[in-house]
Amino acid sequence: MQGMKRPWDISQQLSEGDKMGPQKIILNVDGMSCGHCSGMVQRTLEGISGISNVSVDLNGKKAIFEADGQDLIAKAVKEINEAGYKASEL
Ligand SMILES: [Cu+2]
Repeated sequence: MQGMKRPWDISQQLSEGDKMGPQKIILNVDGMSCGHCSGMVQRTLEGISGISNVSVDLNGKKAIFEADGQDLIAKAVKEINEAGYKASEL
């Protein structure tokens, strides 16, 4: 048994989880008035690589998604604004 490599390494798993784990983001999105708007915001976010599991809450004026990096939050806000809506961080 001694000298045998463990099949998995806890510390490596933890550091990978820190680095690779997508972060759940919620943005306020103003200016959406119908399903077309929320669909537009949805497609805008889905078009950004590194962003996944997008859902847009039209009535709650929110966009919820997972982002692979902190810099994607600013990018998401910028692209939503360029699409004609008003995004802001909670
Ligand atoms: Cu609309």
